[in-house]
Amino acid sequence: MELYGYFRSSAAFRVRIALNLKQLDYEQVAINLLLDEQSSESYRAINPQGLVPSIKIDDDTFLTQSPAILEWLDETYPQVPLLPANSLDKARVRSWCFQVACDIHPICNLRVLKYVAENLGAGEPGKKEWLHHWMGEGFRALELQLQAQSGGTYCFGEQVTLADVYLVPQVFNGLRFDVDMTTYPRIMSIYQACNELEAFKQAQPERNKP
Ligand SMILES: N[C@@H](CCC(=O)N[C@@H](CS)C(=O)NCC(=O)O)C(=O)O
Repeated sequence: MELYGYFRSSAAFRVRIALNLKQLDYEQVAINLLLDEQSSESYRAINPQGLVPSIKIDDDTFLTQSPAILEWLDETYPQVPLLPANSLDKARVRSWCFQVACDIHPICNLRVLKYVAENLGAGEPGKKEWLHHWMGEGFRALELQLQAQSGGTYCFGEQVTLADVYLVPQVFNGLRFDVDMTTYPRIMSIYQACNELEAFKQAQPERNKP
């Protein structure tokens, strides 16, 4: 498999974690977001949205959208399952994942931040305020859900699930943009526990610079 991504892309980071957890071999193709390579004609032929990641799974098949890629990986390589077996538990894990993937990440990604800063005239300070506001809203809700549960090493007990796969890159982003994460103690304890696992360590942006 070939993963087209960028080392700091949190959506690509999710896929790297899942590939590592499942111990799958893959190569990486760097699409430099700072050089706008995601908008090139050649990359848009793979992913018409001009977003990373995309994954090449055989000679003529590409998948896009990290949630779809993660679900495909989990169904195709079920030996290390990332979703619980029970459908209610599965829905709970997905609900968590979608809070990150649908409600936090998309309004804090590069193109949106650029639009807020440049097209809407908010500049760097406005961009930072936007990001802190929306990440804060998202993390607060996630922390409340964790606090209401009985605890556990990971988001849903003692098994790593897709919930952790979505959480860790989002926390990385928060830290990168100076969001005060000390107000989310359960989130941070899970973040630290995940980062002790080899699959998460190997997926970290610093280890995946081109
Ligand atoms: N929902 C998509 C989101 C992908 C996405 O937003 N990727 C970001 C990097 S994390 C990107 O390619 N940004 C480029 C840009 O904003 O121009 C997924 O999960 O794959």
